[in-house]
Amino acid sequence: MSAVEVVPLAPGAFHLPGYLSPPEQRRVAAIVQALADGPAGFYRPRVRGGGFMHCDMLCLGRHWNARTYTYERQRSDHDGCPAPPLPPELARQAVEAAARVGFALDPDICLVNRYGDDGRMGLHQDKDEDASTLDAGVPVVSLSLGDTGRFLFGGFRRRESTTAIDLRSGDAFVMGGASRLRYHGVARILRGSAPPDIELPGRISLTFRQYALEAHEP
Ligand SMILES: O=C(O)CCC(=O)C(=O)O
Repeated sequence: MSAVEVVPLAPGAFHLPGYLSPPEQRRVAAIVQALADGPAGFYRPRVRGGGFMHCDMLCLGRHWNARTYTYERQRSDHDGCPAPPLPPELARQAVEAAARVGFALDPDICLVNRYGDDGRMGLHQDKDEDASTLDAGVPVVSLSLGDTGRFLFGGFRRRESTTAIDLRSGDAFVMGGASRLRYHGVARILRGSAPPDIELPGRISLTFRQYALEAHEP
């Protein structure tokens, strides 16, 4: 394995700057572009209060319903299309990033977020997976592509203070163990900061999750 920079932020939380090499970033970007051009591409989710999220989404493996905060096989809050399968090549990147910091992950979900210049995501916890995964601290792994996102890493209550971390194209972020349920969000996108050879507009994040420890239907 090649050397990878690992920045520990809290027990179970790690920033891996430059985790994906430029060719790997281009390969992941090409896979995302092909999915975006497929029958179930990006869309702008509407949340349960009726407003729209500030990013587009494309869920792989299982669909995350923004109205019910549950996972399902079909995009019932959008167009009814089945969630496209999670490509093994993407899953492998997440498995390897998790392993770098000592976690086992068998991802069956990836939420791909696409942020434009005014994109953001409010502070939230990732807690819609099965209790078996949450209790075991199975990590969420994110990969970033394109423009830099100012990521907010918080505590266990929304009002706790946050640390801002710039996630650049190619960075990985792992949040598991004692940090699995920390609040986090995206404050802003640093427009025009993407490497020139990433052809996707804005910022893309891919967050990989494992729904349950055992095989499980939603
Ligand atoms: O875009 C990011 O880096 C964070 C995404 C996120 O928090 C989520 O999908 O739950």
